Amino acid sequence: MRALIVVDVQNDFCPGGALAVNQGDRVVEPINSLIRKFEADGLPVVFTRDWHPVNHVSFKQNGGIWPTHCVARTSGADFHPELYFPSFAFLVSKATDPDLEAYSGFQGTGLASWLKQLEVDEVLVTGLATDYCVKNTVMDALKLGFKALVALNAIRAVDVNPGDGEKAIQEMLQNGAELYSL
Ligand code: VGL
Ligand code: ZN
Repeated sequence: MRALIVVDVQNDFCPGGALAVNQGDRVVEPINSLIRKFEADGLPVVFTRDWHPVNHVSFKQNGGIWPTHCVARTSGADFHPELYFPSFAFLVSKATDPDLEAYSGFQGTGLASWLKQLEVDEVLVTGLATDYCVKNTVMDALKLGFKALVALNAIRAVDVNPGDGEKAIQEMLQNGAELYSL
């Protein structure tokens, strides 16, 4: 069985946000149509969210590399207002420990066992950002024995260095991920 994973489509990763991804909001439309398709097919949908404490290690003020972003219970951490969040969806909060960075939705969340209980063996990964949380979620899925699909029109990269997003896509494909065309 296939599940949809929607990674970190949060205000802080969209234009105007604290860690804005170029065209980050463009993923919302294709993701919403995937959510409706999975809903119609009775298939599971998982939303991950970056959900940091204010003293998180990844923030510049605490020695990390990122501006303060996605602080739990702030509007920057809310999902994009147009993202469709169906009531049956499974919500995963990650990187909640002040001392640990967690780019992957599988890291410290129990997501793998939840998916395995549902007999999910294949995940379609979408969202933000291609070169961080999408990539790490896909790589963990593969390591955990899931087949992983990536929808190119439903992801966008931070591109701290130009080309990071492209490199991340190549890396995912080299490790066994496959492309999904909507
Ligand atoms: C992310 C940088 C820092 C992501 C999260 O969701 O890709 N990137 N925290
Ligand atoms: Zn973060």
